[in-house]
Formats: sequence, structure tokens, C-alpha cells
Amino acid sequence: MNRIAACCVGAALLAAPGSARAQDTSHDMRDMNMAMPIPMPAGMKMMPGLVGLVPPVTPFLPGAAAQLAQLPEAMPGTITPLGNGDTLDLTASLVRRTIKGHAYAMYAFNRQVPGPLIRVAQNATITVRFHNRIDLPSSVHWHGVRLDNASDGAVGVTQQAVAPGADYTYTVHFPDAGIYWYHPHVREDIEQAMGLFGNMLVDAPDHDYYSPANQEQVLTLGDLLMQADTLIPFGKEGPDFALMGRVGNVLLVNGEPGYSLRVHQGEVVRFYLTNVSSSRTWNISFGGARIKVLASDVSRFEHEEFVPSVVLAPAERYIVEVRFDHAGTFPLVNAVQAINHFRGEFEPEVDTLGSVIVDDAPARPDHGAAFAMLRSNDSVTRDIDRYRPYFDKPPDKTLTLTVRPAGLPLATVQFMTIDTAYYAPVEWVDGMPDMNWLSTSGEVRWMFRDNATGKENEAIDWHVKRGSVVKLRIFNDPTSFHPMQHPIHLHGQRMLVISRDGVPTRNLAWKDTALVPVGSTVDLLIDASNPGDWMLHCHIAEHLGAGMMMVMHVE
Ligand SMILES: [Cu+2]
Repeated sequence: MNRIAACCVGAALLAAPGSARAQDTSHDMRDMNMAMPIPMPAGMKMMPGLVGLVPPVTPFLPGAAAQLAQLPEAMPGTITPLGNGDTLDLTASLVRRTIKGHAYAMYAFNRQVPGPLIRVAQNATITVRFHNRIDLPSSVHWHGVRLDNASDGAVGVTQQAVAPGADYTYTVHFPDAGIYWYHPHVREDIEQAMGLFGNMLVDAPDHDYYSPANQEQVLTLGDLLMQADTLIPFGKEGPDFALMGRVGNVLLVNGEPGYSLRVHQGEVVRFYLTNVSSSRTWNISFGGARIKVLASDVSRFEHEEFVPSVVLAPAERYIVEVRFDHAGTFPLVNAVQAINHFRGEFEPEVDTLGSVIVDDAPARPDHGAAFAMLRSNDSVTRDIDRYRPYFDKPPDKTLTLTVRPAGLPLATVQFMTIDTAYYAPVEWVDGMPDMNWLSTSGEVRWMFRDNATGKENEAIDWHVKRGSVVKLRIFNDPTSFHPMQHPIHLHGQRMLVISRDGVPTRNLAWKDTALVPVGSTVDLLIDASNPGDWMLHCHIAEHLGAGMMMVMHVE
């Protein structure tokens, strides 16, 4: 009997609330929490062959041993300016967090959600003394920052996990301006989702680095999966929702389910956007207000552009400016194309995350004229020019993205064989939450396959010389068991997305994370300038937890 079947027996013993079984306090956590149905999209029922099943993992939620009332209440994130040589104490701990009027035991850095916004000058070096006071092993990864390998926070590659109660000191050097973020690099599916994330805003010395704005807003875009007022537990032994990742149904801006900003008519707001979700890809717009894209992960773009909306895959950052040119209310919107796997239909899905309320007092100063102009960042172009001779060389390395299932419920396997007849390049929402929930890292293995050697994930052993320029071609196999987009993140280096499906990118920015849609081939050019052992992995937390990682050694 496999583990699914064993759990199925346990679930079958569960009766309706009020029954003798439900009142029996002797049953274990598994029965109590994991048998709770997960939220299904409107009009969709759980697949008949899956009713009564639970994921074959022990349910986990933070703070099981803590008294909720005794925990300190989480606070909003504060700006923490740090100078070169400064030290920050960063403590991950349990907090009481109130969402839509209900309190939950969750995690926070320095009791803040998001964690402290570390604001530093470009080229500053700071020391961070990390104190793990949560109930899981943890670490801190400084996402996108080209720092010393020993401070990368990559558990299993650059350090051991920091045990509960233990400490670790990081030295963080910031060679590049822009918006970055920090999060644990162990069980991200739990720790990041439960509140352990924060930004670093790195200021260039040039005060004219971006076009002028009246104010700045740093926004994290995240989500939380709940059934009514209850958090859906995580898998203790490994991630559940291993097929598509955990896609939340409560959308959070800076950890809160509603966002609100008041501005004057004509103001230009510079938004620093970070996708901190486990799996969700966002498509963000501002109620028709004009959006200008300035920068992404590790640099500005060669040219500023006006766009109708901004797509952010997990871990990606975009810096945009938005001008609110008339009084009124501009909704902050996530507008996507949902795919309903059960019905095989696509349908639009639009969620309002908050609003920008514009009064009729005039902006002072009025940056309207500067906003209307699109700047070219010649220094970015000149920097990239040094790499252009490598754009057309044959790939040095090629990877195929695929998945191998083993021991999934029969109904899921049968469904997938017909479901892959159609696929979406990007799955914006979870259109099959039942099948997804029941798949754990025990049954699903997501994979990088090195086409040159046939090796997979951590067995792949790439050694490249420091200073070399590596062209990496990644193909996302649409014929795999369950094809899905993957946001691929490389630690400690910078890279260019030089082409997608053979079409050259016409406006480049240095990136650390690139989305590879289903069926697509993406060519990356890696500037391998930072020595050490660096992870390459999918940033969908559950895909990483289900194996999708490897290490590139820069010597
Ligand atoms: Cu992935």
C-alpha cells in the first residue's frame, strides 16, 4: 500500500463535524488538518477519484507549541538606512499576524512584515547578524546581490542550515544599484510564505539615476492560501502542492490584503515591485495610468519604455514609474488569463490589490514633462556592448526542464495524460488545486536535465572559469507529465536574456531571474565574474523543494 492509500484510509475515518470522530481529541494532526478540503475555484468540484485523499505528509503550521496570545504582534516594515561598515541584527521569530481580522502564528524578521527595508548606497558593505528564533532551520539568501560566496545563504551549498536558536553572520556587499530582496534558503515554501522576506534598496551615487519622481513606494506582491479563516497547512517532510506550487487565494501587498496610497494630481510615483510569491506570476497595472519601466533585477534597461502592464515571475523585480494625471481612484490590478484544467477553458481573472487615490491638488514639483520623455541609459548599453560579441556563439550549456512523477494518485495520472493535450505558456492561477495539493515532493521530481551528459539536478557538475561568458540555452519541454513555466534564478552572477524562441531581446537589462514559459527556448548569457559555488534553481518554492536545482562552480 502506498502512502496515499494509507492516508486515504485515515481520511475515510473522518466524519462530519459534530460526529463522535470529529470530537475525538486523540487523532493526530494529520487527520485534523490535512483532511480539510482546500478551496476550489467557483463551479469546480474535487475530482471524484481524489475525494477523501490527503497529501502523504505530516501537516505543519508555524508555532504549534506557542500560545498565539503570547506572541508579539507583527508590525509593518520600516526603512532601515545603513552605512558602509554598519551592522544589522536580523532576527527571524514567531509573531502574531492579523489578516482580515483573524490572528495567526506566522514568521517575521525583526517582527516586521515585510522585514526591514535595508537602504544602502551602492558599493556599501554591511554585516548582518542573523538570529534564528523560529521553529525550523533557516538561513538568509541575499537575492540578486553579487556578494562573497560564503554569505550567499544557500543551504547545502555554501552553509549548513542555521538551527533554531543558532546564529550566523553574513557580510553583504552591494556592487549594483536597484531593488533586491532577502529570504531564507531552506523550506522557502513555508518560511517565505509565512512572512520571512524583505527588500534591499541600493542607491546609485548619481542622483539622476532614474527619471524624477514625487515619491517612492516599495511593494512586495505575495499570496496566502486559506480556506475561509484557516491557513492551509504545509508538509512537514517536504512541500505539498508540488505540481504547480502553492498559489494563494488571498493576495497581499506588503503582507496586507489591501493597499492604499494617496497622491496629488499629476504626481509621478516610483514603484519598486518584488514578487515574493511561492508560485504566482503577476500581471500588474494601475487602472490605466501610464507605466514607464526603468529597471529590472540587477540593472536599468538600455531604454525606458511605456508598457500597459508589468509581468513579474516569482523573485523578479521591476522598477517602474507611474503618473497619475487626473483626480480619482486608480485600482492596483492583477489581470491574468486563468486556465480551468477541469473544464479545459481559459477565462480572464482580474483582482484588485488596492488603490491609488488621487486628489485634485497639483503635484509639486510637476514632473510631467520628464515623465513623458523616454530616456536611454547609454552606460547600460556600453556595458552590455562588451558582451554582444558572444550573443551568436553556440550555446556552451543546454538544459531541458521536465518533471518525473512517481506514486501520484491514479486519478491525477489519468487526468494529466489528457490534460497535456493543451497547455498554457504561463499558468497564472491554480486551475487544478485538488491534484496540485495532493502532490508532494515525495511523488513529483522537477528536473534540470543537462543535454550534454544526461545528468539531472545536483548530479550536474558545471565548472566555468571566472571571467568567462557562458551561453546557456534552456528548453521547457511541453510534452512532460505536467508542463509549467519556471522562473530560473542564478545566484551570485548577472545574466542577460538574449533571446526567446530565437527572437533577440531588443531592450536588455541585467537579470538574476528569467521566466521560461512552457514550450519555450530561452538563451541566457551569464557574466560568470564572481567565484564560488552558486545555485541555479527554479524559484517556484515547491519546485525547488522537489529537486529543481543544480550548482555552477565559478573558478
Ligand atoms: Cu519551476
